Amino acid sequence: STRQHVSNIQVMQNFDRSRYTGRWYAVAKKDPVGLFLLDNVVAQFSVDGSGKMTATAQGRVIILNNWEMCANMFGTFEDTPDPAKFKMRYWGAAAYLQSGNDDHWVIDTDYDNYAIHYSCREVDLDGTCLDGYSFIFSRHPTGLRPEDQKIVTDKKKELCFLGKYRRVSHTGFCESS
Ligand code: AZE
Repeated sequence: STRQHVSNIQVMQNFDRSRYTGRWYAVAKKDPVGLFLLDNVVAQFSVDGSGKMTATAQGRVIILNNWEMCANMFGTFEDTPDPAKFKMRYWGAAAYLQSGNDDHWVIDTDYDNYAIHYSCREVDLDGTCLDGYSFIFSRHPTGLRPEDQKIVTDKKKELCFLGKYRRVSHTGFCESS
């Protein structure tokens, strides 16, 4: 199969940010190059009175040569002409955590069970993604329902990330903080 042009990737039609609010548990992720959230990743999306979307995220990280901690992260979203495509500015509660400005695309969601997120950080000269990451989210801490698994597998293929995802375990590491 040929590689997907980032500009051809289909995103969620008529994305409704208010239905997307609340808690999402990461069940799988495709990592970018470099430091990243390891596991125990939970995101919480909100929409404020003026309609702006914000989020918090937690996850286990290892920084500074073996210091394991729970990263408390914040994100604010800038709208684009496509309602499912955002620019996300993000930063950590502590300055030694990561900060940046990434694409944040919602590829597909039924709002009540699963969501597929995608972010390409670097587009190659041929228009394909050189460095990106993706999360599969579930509303259920126990994981995806069997009926949502086929939908998610098909979308992973479309993103050309099939086989590149790892399961995200939830061990309670971030629950005390
Ligand atoms: C995301 C959900 C919405 C809010 C945020 C998210 C991303 C967070 C990171 C965090 C990286 C932290 C590191 C620390 C050492 C998409 C999960 C903020 C990318 C690497």
